[in-house]
Amino acid sequence: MNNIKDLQLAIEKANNIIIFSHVNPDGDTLGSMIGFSKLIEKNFNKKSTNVIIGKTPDTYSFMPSIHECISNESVDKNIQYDLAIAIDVAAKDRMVDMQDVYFKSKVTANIDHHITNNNYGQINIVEGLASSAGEVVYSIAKDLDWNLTKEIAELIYIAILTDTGGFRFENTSPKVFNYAAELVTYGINPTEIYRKCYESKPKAMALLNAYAIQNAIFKENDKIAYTIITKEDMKSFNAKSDYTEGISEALRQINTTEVSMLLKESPNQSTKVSLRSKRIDVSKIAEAFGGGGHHFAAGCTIQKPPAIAIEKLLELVKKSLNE
Ligand SMILES: [Mn+2]
Repeated sequence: MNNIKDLQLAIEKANNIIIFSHVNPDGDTLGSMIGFSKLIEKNFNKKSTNVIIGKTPDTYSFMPSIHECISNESVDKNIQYDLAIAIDVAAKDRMVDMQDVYFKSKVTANIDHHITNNNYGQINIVEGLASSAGEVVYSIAKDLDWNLTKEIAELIYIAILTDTGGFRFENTSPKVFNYAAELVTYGINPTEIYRKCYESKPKAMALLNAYAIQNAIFKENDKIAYTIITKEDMKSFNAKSDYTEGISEALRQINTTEVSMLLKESPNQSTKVSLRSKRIDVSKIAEAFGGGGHHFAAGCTIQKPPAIAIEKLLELVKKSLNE
């Protein structure tokens, strides 16, 4: 099973459907997941269970219908679903404790846009060149002639907007602009959505961002820029886990930066890393540590404290820069 007709058929047949985001959810996984769930509701008259893995970020609490989603902690693990769909989930372990529920479902679908996705579902709709899972979801809806509502258009627009960094990243293709234009015709307001996505930062988030940049370390003639955020820092800024979003991008904005990294001290002496680049393929570096992502934006978790993790990372980054 590998195409969108199989997906359509699976939705038609299913009596219960569950949809998963990825852990540490972002605008793309949330907008695509809720948007897809609303597409199922509108076109098949079926409700799905939408599961946010990890905490709902404050910054996205404005999203339409986000309150209808449940947390992975509230999922009854004994239920076997007819159809389980993972959206924007690059690798199965990004579903954390929901992997069992996903894989014991009668049909598993995987809708994604990460090149590193290894097609872990039965139905795989993975477009490695798409800007966002939102773009893939919208392509599916168009191909199958599904109807949209203004709400669905807004959710998909948010997914595309946020994963292209506000239509700025390399993945902003002509298709992205065409899709955005079509979505706007449903009556959504791009200015209002922009403000909600980019001009609604909590004060603590802006201050943590500034602190992280202030403490950045530069290597290799400033080609590498990185910063470390400890658990202590998170506490002293009273920061929620998603408040570190955007820091790695901010370091990439410096003219000399080729690769930027944010290392975040995480539980059990581990380090969560987010890599950004202008030229080299950082998804390969993330993959070397069991992570993944895209050419210019990737992430991984290293089972070592930041001071040790950075040494291992610098080794690989320097090597890639010199290739
Ligand atoms: Mn995405």
